Amino acid sequence: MKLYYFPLSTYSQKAIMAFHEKQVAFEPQLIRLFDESERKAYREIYPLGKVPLLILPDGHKIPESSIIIEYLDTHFETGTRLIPDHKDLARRVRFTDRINDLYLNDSVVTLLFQSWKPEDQRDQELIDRNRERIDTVYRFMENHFEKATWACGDSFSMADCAAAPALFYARQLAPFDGRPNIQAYWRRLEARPSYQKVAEEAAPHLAAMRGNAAQ
Ligand SMILES: N[C@@H](CCC(=O)N[C@@H](CS)C(=O)NCC(=O)O)C(=O)O
Repeated sequence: MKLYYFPLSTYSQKAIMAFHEKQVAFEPQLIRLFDESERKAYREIYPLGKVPLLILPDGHKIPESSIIIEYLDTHFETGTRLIPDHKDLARRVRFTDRINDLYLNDSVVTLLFQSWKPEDQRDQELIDRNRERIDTVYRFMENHFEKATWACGDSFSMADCAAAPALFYARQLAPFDGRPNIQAYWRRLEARPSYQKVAEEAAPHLAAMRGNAAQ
């Protein structure tokens, strides 16, 4: 199985965490999203140009991080169960996965892209709207993690794979310092070996990106 990905991409990190959690091997195929010619070539493989993308040995393509995780969890019995068998628990995992993707991750990435622009070219209305959205998710999370260990209760799931990469970038862009329960959740996430592997691979790319931004 070949996985197209970029080490700094939150959605790639989410899918790769799932591979590690499931203890499933894959052939990594890095796409440098900052390189226009690589992006153009990649759009020949997947016209939407989004990573991650999984290619099965028979050539079948599976895009979208949550769908890749569904595939892994359905086809491999090994490692962590990421979507529970119990139908209502599974629905809760899928719901929280959507919240973490659409309202936390996407909002954090919007703030990240805005932060790269010169100050006078930033869209303040867009920034405010996304900060508000993140704040709403944080309020829900802070309340939830007063009692819960993971996004959907006692067991680590797909929804936690979705949260970890988003919270990594959120620490700088929308800090959760005043929210002890989210902080404790973040510490549990970053201690997870699946996350540590993803963070290790991202580190040199992050340093290079920060170096370029400082120039
Ligand atoms: N809903 C998709 C989102 C994927 C996504 O937005 N990936 C970003 C990187 S984190 C990407 O490929 N951006 C490149 C582009 O939009 O051209 C998923 O869950 O996989």
